[in-house]
Amino acid sequence: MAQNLSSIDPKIYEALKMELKRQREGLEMIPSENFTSLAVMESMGSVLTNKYSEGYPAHRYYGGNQIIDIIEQTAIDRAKQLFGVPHANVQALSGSPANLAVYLTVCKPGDAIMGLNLPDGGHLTHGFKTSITGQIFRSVPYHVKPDGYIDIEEARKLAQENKPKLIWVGYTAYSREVPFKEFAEIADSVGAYLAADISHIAGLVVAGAHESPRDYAHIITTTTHKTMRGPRGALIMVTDKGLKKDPELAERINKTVFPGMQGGPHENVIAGIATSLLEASSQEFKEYGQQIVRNAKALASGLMANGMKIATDGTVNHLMLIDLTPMGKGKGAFAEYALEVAGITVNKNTVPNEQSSPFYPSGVRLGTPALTTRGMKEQEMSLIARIIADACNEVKQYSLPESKEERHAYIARFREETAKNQKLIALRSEVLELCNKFPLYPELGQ
Ligand code: DSN
Repeated sequence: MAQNLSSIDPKIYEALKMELKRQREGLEMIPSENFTSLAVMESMGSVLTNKYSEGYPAHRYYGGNQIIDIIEQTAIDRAKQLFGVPHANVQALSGSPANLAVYLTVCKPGDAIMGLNLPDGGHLTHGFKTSITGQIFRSVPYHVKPDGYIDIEEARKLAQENKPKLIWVGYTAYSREVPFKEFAEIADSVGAYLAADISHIAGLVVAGAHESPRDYAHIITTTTHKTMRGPRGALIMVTDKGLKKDPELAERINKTVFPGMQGGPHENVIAGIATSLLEASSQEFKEYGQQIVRNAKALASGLMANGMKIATDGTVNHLMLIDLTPMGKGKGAFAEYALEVAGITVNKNTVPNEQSSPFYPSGVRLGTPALTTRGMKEQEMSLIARIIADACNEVKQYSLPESKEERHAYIARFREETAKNQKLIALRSEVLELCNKFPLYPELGQ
């Protein structure tokens, strides 16, 4: 067998090198992205990818799983220990299948379910209309108030009126504490299951930088690759409260995942999850989680000091939303591209009281998990805040034409002009200089 990717598949090899360069030379500020350790990548890029292991430890449908059982059981035990829960399934391929497994365990098609509306900071799989979860269940979304905070009174009223089977709590674009306690009261008052999707904040929960949903939710789901800094995968956990409500819940969730939804688990990824859970149990990781929040607070303050509006006027977690509405509605995509030219990756996002649409929203979402992994601290955040504000100001004169026919040509011209913008190109040099001070994966060489 030939050994090297470079000789077998130069095209993919070169693309990998280019992606490493892109990650090294830019500021990764999409709050759901991170840089996993080389140890995690070693687990993922291993012989484990060769093995079929349908079933669960000690109950497999294929031979030769003695070693795989050790690996999967280690991941399960570490997840249970770290999150303080009696059951963990580590096989869901990612966050969306994990959430679907929860629905298919506790709901029937047509049942009412509740989650935060996607444009208000929720997630597609919490019942949005374009997701299968908003189509096969009767989705009753709750919202944020004009001040950007969750409207708990509305949620309470909707739950009383609609008697949902399942309520989701946990968000993708919400910069305040997740109100687990309040939603537990709402769910309990109508006999609903409460599922906490902590994909965004799991690393903060582990670090003690955000409250845990363990005592409030029946089920906890999380992806493993965001603030947890592991490989792309997911955990589905059942709490003591969940087992009290339904002693069979853990077994039922396992059966939904396999054989209900999935076939062979990706044991190479599960090994990576195990390794990342070990890393996350260290004191160093606790410090990392706390620093993510300190950095986010410093960044939000810096942005506001540079004249930017931040939804809810700040953050207590890893992310924030820049609300560009004062410059005009629908500016998110323009800012996203200007920042990309300046070497900063963010994503356009809706904001509270959105005046435009999810495709042309009025804000950008950004966060600090990946920058914190690189070792950046408050001092760097204040520099980055100034660069972001300058970049956004460079494109404030652009606005989306009302006429849909004119948009394509307008955006093409905007991109052409922005790619050549000298101020943005100068900001990119500043970004590169900063990145070079915080080398990423130096062990991988050039
Ligand atoms: N794509 C994730 C995020 O960026 O928040 C949610 O699935």
